[in-house]
Amino acid sequence: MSDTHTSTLDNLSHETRAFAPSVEFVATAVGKAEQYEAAKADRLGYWEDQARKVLTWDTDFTEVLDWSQAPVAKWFADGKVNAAYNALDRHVENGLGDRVAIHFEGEPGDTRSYTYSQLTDAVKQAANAFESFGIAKGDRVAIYLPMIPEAVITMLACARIGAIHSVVFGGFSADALRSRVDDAEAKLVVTADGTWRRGKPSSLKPAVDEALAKDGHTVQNVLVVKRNGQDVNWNEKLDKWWGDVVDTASTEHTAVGHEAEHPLFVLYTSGTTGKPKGIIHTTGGYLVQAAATHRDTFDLHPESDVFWCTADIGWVTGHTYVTYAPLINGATQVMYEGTPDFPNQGRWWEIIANYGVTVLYTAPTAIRTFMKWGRAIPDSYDLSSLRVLGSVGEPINPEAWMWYREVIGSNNGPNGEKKEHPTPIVDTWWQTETGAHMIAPLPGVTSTKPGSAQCPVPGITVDVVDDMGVSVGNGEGGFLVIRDPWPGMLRGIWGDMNRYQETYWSRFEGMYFAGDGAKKDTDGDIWLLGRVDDVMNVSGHRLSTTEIESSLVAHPYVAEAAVVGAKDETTGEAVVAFVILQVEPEEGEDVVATLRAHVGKDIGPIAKPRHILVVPELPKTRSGKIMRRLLKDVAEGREVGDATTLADNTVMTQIADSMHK
Ligand code: 6R9
Repeated sequence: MSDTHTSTLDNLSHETRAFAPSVEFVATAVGKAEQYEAAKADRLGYWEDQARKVLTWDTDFTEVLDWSQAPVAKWFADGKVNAAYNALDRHVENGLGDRVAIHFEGEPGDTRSYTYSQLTDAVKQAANAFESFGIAKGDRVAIYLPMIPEAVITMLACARIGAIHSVVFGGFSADALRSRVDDAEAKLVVTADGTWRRGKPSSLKPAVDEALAKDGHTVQNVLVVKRNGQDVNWNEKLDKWWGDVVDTASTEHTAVGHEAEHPLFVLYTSGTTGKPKGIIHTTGGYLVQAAATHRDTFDLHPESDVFWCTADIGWVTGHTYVTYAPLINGATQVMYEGTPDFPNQGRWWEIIANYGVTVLYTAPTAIRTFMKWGRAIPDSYDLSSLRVLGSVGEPINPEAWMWYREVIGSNNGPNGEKKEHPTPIVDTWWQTETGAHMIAPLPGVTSTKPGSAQCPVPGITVDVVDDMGVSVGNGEGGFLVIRDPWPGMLRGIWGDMNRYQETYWSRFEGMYFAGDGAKKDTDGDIWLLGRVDDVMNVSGHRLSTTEIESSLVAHPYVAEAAVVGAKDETTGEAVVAFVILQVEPEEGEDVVATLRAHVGKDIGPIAKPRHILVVPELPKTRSGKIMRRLLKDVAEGREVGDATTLADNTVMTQIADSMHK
């Protein structure tokens, strides 16, 4: 384990608080202690039950798991199921057509609600429109949309007809979009003119235009939602307005069952190398785990809860806990387009009060931002409707966890009243690759601990192992692994199955290596300690050091670059780059600004380094490996650690000197 992980481990060892669920909560809790027992006694039997409980199958399955082609799993393989039918039509057939599926709130304050029957009609129209473009089962559709209902509608319309969606986060650049469109050979791109950010229009369509400007792509149609009304360039050959083709399409569309192992989506995520990986998820197993965990982790009572997951659909959290699980479970959810500070820093709390949100699922970076803004803001709203609070995306530090509990989870109205029992907090560990929650407390069972995701969800087996793959004892740290295949697991990397095997299954024999450090406390509960590889976590978003380094060295000014994630109070980590220049910049040119803009254009604004330090040398070992650990010390303003393995031991002094110039 690296030095940083050992020190985090020491800090966390002092955290001993635990909060048992209240008697009232336990009495009505959906997730039960017996589930752990049942799953332990018969893991496959447990998932078989869940599969029939949460989904309606067109064709029932006879085999739960086929692991004969390990590490590629097949779950419920001879079953057939339609994701959109399960998310929509069946609820309408069951008399829930008038229940609100989505309360949408636009950033400018416009609102729209879709009942289950309205959403079903909208998805059927989109499915018909996509089919009219010639999109068929197995074709790929790239989605480059803001957080508006059409994003969910598009994803579900793809799922309905068996097309594979690939959502590209709207904050990614034209280049990033193009490389994903090319990798998946997408036939259709669904986008919008633009969206709103802090009261100003923010465009999307120009990035699509730029992405497709060069020939050689596979796109035949670009479907454009009118959202912010900005002017757009129109390509007569490709572009169609959503309003012209979807809103006018028929609301009749019959869903057929797709094989459980039919791919549902590809989602690109950063790995340890420069090239993002297209993570493949299939239909049956993914939906089963998504729906079961959504029900149990959040104690979902679909008839009365109002669920709000604040994640963008560009990330896996938005896939699983915005588009799929809440709708499969027949819940009512809130979807918000904009930022938390527009028109003021109380926007989220106002949304919660207005819609009576009962379950809030967000990221530690957001919580730490709210802490910075001060408790007076949430204190002035009525948050009494909240009953479960979730966290995801990065380790949540105990201070943020306690603030979440005391300020948000105890709020019982704007008069400073406190709830007798603060809401439980569920810290959920999982990854794009795992598809759904893997480690999380059950709010009606587990005594929760500030800063710990604690225990695997029922039916999942995780472990912490040492360097040799041997399970560590309680009180010890090591690497997080998953021992048994699970329904929501990735089925591979798009176009590169060898990389799948190498990345996840080669570090430890027969175990899935997650890339995270973890420790078991004296009770055996799991505490996540952050990545142990070259993946950074900025505001809960995964960024690869290598990817940003490649972008920097692609700029003509840069000879060499090293990127590290430096600890940051709000965003968890911040990108810090060290670069060696190969040309003298023009007189008066701000190289740092130029390079930041370059990375922003290449990958997207979130990848822009917070700091870029121009240095004369980089610290390397004799084998030429950059010692990022030392650069991290510099970036975090610490005394530089052990540098004895450096090929040139004057390098760190040179770097220090160059910084003081
Ligand atoms: C869902 C999601 C996955 C990486 C993962 C880990 C970090 C996520 C966490 C957490 C500690 C939690 N991570 N949840 N670390 N505690 N509750 O975030 O997926 O974008 O693929 O990121 O995020 O490092 O390996 P993804």
